[in-house]
Amino acid sequence: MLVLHQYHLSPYNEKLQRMLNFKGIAFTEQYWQLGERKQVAALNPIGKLPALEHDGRVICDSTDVAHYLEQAFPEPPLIPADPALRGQVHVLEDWADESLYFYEMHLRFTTPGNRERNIPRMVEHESAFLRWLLPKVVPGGIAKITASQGIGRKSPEQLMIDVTRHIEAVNDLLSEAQWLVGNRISLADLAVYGMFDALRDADMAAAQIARYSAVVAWMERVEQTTSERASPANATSKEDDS
Ligand SMILES: N[C@@H](CCC(=O)N[C@@H](CS)C(=O)NCC(=O)O)C(=O)O
Repeated sequence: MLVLHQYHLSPYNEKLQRMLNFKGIAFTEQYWQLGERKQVAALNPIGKLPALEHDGRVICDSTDVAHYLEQAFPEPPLIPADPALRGQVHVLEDWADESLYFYEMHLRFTTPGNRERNIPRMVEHESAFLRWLLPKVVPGGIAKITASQGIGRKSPEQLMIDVTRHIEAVNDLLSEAQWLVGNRISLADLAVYGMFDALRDADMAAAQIARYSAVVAWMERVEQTTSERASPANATSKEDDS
């Protein structure tokens, strides 16, 4: 059995859950609390999730997990065999993971209105003490990360210019295509979808996404193509965790 270890509200969860669904692989989900960092460090010394447990092995980092899954469960493929397409998938996946991630994190958890709605969702499974403490410290902690990364130092207006440009770029890629790379769904779609879905938790980004019809239609297409497959283990675990 495969176990997907996750933190609540992580955009990387969507990427891997949908990959597992698309490949028809049964899995259970284990959600960890932010107060369980020691136990998470035992799984992944870097302390980050998601991580995948399979046959006694733990694979960390969503990109490594995706490549592991593709090798262990090649059908149906999500990473193209064609080198030019494979290169495009990697570049888009890395853009999602290493650039879009900071925009969605900053907008969801540090900006007024959005942080008040999203932080309680992030901490709802923590102890009573952490449910009290984390809303006071998480926005500042995330703002520090995004300030050192650069995005957090931009004005709200400049941030939204960036985000809109990113959404428009995806809309352009989809202007004559159903999927981001080639003519079938790939890991690039799942990685970018995960970040756009998280961006929809921030009001101003959600409003921008709604303006781009090719993006809206593509997000629905990704959802339909990678929706949950019937799997008793999965269903039980989802109920337990939500
Ligand atoms: N590059 C990693 C990033 C994973 C990541 O940043 N996960 C966040 C949750 S969204 C995390 O575990 N944060 C806890 C920490 O940094 O200690 C991946 O693709 O899996």
